[in-house]
Amino acid sequence: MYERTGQRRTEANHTPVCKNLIKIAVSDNSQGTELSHSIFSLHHSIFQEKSTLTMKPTSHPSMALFRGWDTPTHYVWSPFVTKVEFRLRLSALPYTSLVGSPRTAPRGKIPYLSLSAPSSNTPTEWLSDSTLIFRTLIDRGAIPDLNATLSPTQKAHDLAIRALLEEKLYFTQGRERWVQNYYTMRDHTLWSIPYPLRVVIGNLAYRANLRKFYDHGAGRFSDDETRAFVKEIWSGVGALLEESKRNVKGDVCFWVLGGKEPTEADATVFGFAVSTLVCDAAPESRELVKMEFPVVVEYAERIHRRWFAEYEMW
Ligand SMILES: N[C@@H](CCC(=O)N[C@@H](CS)C(=O)NCC(=O)O)C(=O)O
Repeated sequence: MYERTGQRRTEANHTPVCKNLIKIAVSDNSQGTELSHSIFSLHHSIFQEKSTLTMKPTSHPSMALFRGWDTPTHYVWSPFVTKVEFRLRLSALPYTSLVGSPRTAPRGKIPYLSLSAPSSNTPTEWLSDSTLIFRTLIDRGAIPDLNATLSPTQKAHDLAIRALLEEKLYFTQGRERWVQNYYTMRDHTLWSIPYPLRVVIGNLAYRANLRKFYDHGAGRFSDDETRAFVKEIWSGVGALLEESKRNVKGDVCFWVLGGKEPTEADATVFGFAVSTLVCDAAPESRELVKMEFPVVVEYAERIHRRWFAEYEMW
């Protein structure tokens, strides 16, 4: 079920961060029937060895990422899942993609990660919340702190971009998904629940989301006001990306803070850009980004080509 041909990297060639991770959690990540697909998800440019490896069930990577959907080699609709995937790939950390669900998640939300001990089928640790996942992995030396060399002002800008998307756009766009395109969202999000029950659970989720948007504040605006907020946010992100793109030559990646390397905010921007481009339950946002902020699409496409080449594009 989870055989996959990929390019192999030997232990000797692991980067120090990989070695560190392997030290903290070398494992066999068997998850019984939940193991839907295996992605030894390091980008091909990182695994530049000539030999190829057919991954056998006995050679699972040590880290499993629970993405919420059983859609191998497709981006999922959650911006936070893609945020984590990009960050792991950027740091050359192998992981297995599993399905999981908010119902079994440590904090009731996807994404979450499990780490397993050597020669054990049982995860020894669960990590959840994209930001806290990164913080833990950084603290353990498994991934580098992308913001380590930023000035305090740059760090504040990076944080502000993440907060804008994760704490404002998420809820503002969430209304488009859960209210204006409820049935599309319900059927995609509750895909694992059989139909009659899905109607009931969908109704509960709908009401819970209305309450959540209202409490957050995003649910107190008219459609036009909401639309204007969404546009303002993408316009701000688009302006940053335009400026950054002007400073690179050719087809290379450019980054939201305009530096030569990505910062933490890029994982968030990429996650939200992709989520907007692939989500059928937010067609207006997708159209807006495609038509009015093509630089966002280009930004995502360049990252996609370099780190997610085996994934289907939007
Ligand atoms: N702060 C969390 C947010 C994750 C999140 O909101 N996940 C959504 C999917 S995009 C979820 O699982 N929602 C299910 C729920 O709230 O019941 C993170 O950064 O990981």
